[in-house]
Amino acid sequence: MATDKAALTPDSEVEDGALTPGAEENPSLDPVPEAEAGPAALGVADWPAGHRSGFVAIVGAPNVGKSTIMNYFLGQKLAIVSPKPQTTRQRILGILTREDAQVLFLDTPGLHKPVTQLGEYMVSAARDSLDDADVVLWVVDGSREPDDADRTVAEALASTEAPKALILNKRDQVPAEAMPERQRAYLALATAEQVFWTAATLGRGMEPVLDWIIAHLPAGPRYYPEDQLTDREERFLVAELIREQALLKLRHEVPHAIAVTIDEFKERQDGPHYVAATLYVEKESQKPIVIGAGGATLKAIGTAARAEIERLLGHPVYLALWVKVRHNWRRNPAHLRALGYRDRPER
Ligand SMILES: Nc1nc2c(ncn2[C@@H]2O[C@H](COP(=O)(O)OP(=O)(O)O)[C@@H](O)[C@H]2O)c(=O)[nH]1
Ligand SMILES: [Mg+2]
Repeated sequence: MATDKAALTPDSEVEDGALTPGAEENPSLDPVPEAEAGPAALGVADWPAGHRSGFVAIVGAPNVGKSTIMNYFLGQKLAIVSPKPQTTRQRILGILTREDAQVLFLDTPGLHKPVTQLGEYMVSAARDSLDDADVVLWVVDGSREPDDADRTVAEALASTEAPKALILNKRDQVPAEAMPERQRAYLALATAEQVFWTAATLGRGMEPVLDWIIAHLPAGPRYYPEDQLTDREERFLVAELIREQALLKLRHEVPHAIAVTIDEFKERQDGPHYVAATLYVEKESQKPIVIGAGGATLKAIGTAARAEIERLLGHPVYLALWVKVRHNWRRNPAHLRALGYRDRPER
């Protein structure tokens, strides 16, 4: 299989064979040791008086602003965001730790009618999050009428007993006089204890949502250390940042055909971290599209992704990207697993 490479820091040297299997893992990414992770090990400091905690499932149709909302509350881009539907493929846990509460946000892929194995995986990840939720944020795009995707979501919501808030997002794109009728149209699909209008990209209307969430969380301890932002490995976040740039720079079907794996992740204190990643496409014909004339497209994806990765890691990065074909991977369970889409999302 042919491989194309775009090295983005031309003058950087990469040593070969220096990577021992154990060294491959990023030491700072180790999960919390068993003894510290379980509630049994929780001390008084982990459960201050009046402290609340629990899972908040963020569910809704594709492209309504679910990831933008979670990122806003976390104050950091944890979940990638793009104007394309189905940007989020896996459940992502985002941890917000405050004095009085620890909020465990579950950003989910949009609920939709799946047509591929990947689609089925995504929908089941969203449904599992609903089962686990203490509180549900049902997010809709308030700038448009409800559609079939919203009706699919509403059906799924019927099975959960957790308190629900309807979040009508993209308020910046709705004329004020259209708001009451729009709100009624969504509430005709499913019930909600509370309704909020937000503009997540502008941070408008967000604080009351957070207050409502915390008021509806059960009493509970701080499950995660206060400086932990997610349960995902840095490698996963890096792969997502690369996929995000592919989504932004490619058009039509191609963005949805892309999966990204991190093949090497080598931290270096005396120089840039070395990251090697592969972009998988589904068909031979998609490869030249991702690479672009003279490698221009791949280079643009890499340059933008490298800037995002450097911001995440707080360290210079040398990013090498390859493009490979894995025929019809979205319809093949074995390929899906190999590309990190496991049968059930980890919890
Ligand atoms: N105008 C406007 N756009 C928004 C708002 N919130 C999100 N978006 C945009 O909607 C698109 C989808 O957002 P994303 O968070 O990826 O949606 P998700 O698929 O539901 O996670 C992106 O282009 C966002 O920038 C908002 O409040 N107003
Ligand atoms: Mg999303």
